[in-house]
Amino acid sequence: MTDLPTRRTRRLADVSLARTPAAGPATVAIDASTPATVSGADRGRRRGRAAPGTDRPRVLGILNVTPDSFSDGGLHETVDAAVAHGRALVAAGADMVDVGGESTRPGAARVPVEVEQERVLPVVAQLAADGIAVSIDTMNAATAERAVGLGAVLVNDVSGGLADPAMAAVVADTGTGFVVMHWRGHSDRMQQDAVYTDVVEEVRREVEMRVAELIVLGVRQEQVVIDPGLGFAKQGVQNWQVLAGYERFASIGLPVLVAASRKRFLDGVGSPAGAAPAERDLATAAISLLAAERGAWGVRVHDPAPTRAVLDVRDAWRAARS
Ligand code: PMM
Repeated sequence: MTDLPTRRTRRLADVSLARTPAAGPATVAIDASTPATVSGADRGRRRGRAAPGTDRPRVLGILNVTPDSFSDGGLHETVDAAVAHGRALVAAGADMVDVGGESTRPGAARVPVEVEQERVLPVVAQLAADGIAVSIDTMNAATAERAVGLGAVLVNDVSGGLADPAMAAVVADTGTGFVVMHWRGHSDRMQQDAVYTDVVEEVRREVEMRVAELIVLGVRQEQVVIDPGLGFAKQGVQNWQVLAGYERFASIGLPVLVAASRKRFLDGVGSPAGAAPAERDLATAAISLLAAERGAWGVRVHDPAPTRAVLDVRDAWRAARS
């Protein structure tokens, strides 16, 4: 890894994000020539089912190797159990497996980086060796760098590089895809930060600014996928407002990842209030469909099967159009 000062960087004032009004953002800002960039995600489809239509969102299956994630915490704590679940996610329709070793549920404390790496790196190595496209869900640059070295094709950082100043350099140097999520602070205090006048506009502006900063630090626009950060510094209805404002967020002009799966704001919508998070998979799949209709680049889900089913229905509907 080279040091930041030697990197070719740009001034913030020079950065203007490309708008892609005609073709839509999901198909344009993806670099098809470099395997380690966002397009690397497509490699996972070799092990998935029939190649989806070109405008079909990628399905990222969630694999949390943690004791305390809100939905699947404690379920995949050994390497063998985690790898088995990663393979099961692909069998159920995931195009990529998003491996994380630190819970970001509201109130969660940070995990030492060594612990995170012990949890995730053997799993990343094994899944990548299987030919599965792997995303690494981390806020730590060192973890991202090692995971990419082991074959991960996407770095999914809920802080968009804000938690670790070294993250931008790792992403710039490796050339890997980078999910930049809207983030206002760590989980132990993020719900206090859920104060907005216009949540859609503020999320859009803050993400656009963050991407511009990353480009100044050497990250290429083609590497970036943006994510509005549902449940992060957002309370209940604010998440619905963000989803309802999808087009305004997407107008940044970059591919969009929608990650609503099983989150608390879905409680009581499509399942009884107070039911277990796993009961929210139908509502999650409905959001996957609505996101697909709006051109989302990807959806991140705990159970790919219902999402795969609704996307298959969408494909069949669209294939019959004359
Ligand atoms: N949410 C969680 C973890 N990682 N990554 C992205 N890009 N977007 C999210 O909204 C997001 C994330 C929350 O925990 P989970 O892994 O249990 O869903």
